[in-house]
Amino acid sequence: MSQENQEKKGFFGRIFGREKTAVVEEAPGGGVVVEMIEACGTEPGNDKMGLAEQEGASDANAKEAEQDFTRLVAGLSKTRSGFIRSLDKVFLGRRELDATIASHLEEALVRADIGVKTAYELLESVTERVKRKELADRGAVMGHLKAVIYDILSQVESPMQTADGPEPFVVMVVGVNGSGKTTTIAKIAARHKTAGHKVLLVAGDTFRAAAVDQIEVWAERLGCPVAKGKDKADPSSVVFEGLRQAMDDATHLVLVDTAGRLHTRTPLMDQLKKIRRTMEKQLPGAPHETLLVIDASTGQNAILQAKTFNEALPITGLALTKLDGASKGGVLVGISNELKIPIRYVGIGEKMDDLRDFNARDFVEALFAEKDHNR
Ligand SMILES: Nc1nc2c(ncn2[C@@H]2O[C@H](COP(=O)(O)OP(=O)(O)OP(=O)(O)O)[C@@H](O)[C@H]2O)c(=O)[nH]1
Ligand SMILES: [Mg+2]
Repeated sequence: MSQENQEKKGFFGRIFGREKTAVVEEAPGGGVVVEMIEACGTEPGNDKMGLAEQEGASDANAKEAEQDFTRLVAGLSKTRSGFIRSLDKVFLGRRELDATIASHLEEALVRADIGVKTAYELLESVTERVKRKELADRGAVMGHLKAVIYDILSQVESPMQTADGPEPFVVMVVGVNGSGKTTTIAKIAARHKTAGHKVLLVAGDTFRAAAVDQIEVWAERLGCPVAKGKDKADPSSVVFEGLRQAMDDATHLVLVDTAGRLHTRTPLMDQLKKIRRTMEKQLPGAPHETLLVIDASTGQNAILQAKTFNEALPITGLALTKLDGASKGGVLVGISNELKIPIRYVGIGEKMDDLRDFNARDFVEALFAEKDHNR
């Protein structure tokens, strides 16, 4: 698989090539709309562009990356107003910073949904430097916070690598109810289908009949087969059969949907462990990725969710959804600092192309952007 191997073109530009495909308007069971999704340029002859065409293509890529960055800035605007602007208040009317900044900063950081532990680490790092007179004004403090947050996030920037990995590459997708698991599966499937990979969806959410319908509709629209069991079937048996089907059909990527569950419900967490053991039995090494999908609007509870799911499974990657409307995108910083789990994807909308590989630099730039952009 080659999608992940594409040269980095910035947060957004690297994800898609130029060819447009699939148009689907109505979302199954959710508000997702497949719009024009862009292919990865796997067409023969793409590498034979003339110089003028190449320049045109790189201009188009740059423009696309810029537009996408603007979308992220817009998506994070609520997060920014809760997080950065409350920090701004700390500096109102102050020409110089002194030791009293600590109490004001403390309040702003603790409210910022980054988690208490991370808030206090950032606070300590700022107040130490203020005492040593290394940070003299608002700009310096913001610059310092931005650098520290970038440092935290860059350590977990790690797109999902399926290229040259085992085949089938099996991804088990877990999370609390409504976090965006099925939608994220459909978005990942669309990217891989467009890149020419053989994808199988496994309807491991047997809890609700509607969940099977939802993934079936997606499978049909995306042109992927779907493995499903009888009504209320044991999810482990569905997954067992699904992996057999994937092996028989030389599938590249298997995306396993699971029912949403509260991390506090022990029997449901045990069921996930069982599904995982079943996969391992059927295909040693599987799942190759256990992706936890977190709704960015959850706030600090998301840190606890991540910890509990991680203790049960463990989690190998995170997808943070709904960053477009979230006022609590700062939670990504707390999760990253406390758990150091690779962040694979961010969801910035309901549309099929609203899934991005996580990029720490662009996230931080968007978070600290001085101006809002219009979408
Ligand atoms: N704005 C926005 N909405 C999203 C995003 N991702 C998912 N959604 C919406 O969130 C809702 C729930 O999505 P699902 O994919 O069904 O969530 P789920 O985790 O599978 O839900 P359960 O299976 O019930 O646990 C749907 O309306 C989606 O369209 C995103 O990145 N941004
Ligand atoms: Mg679902």
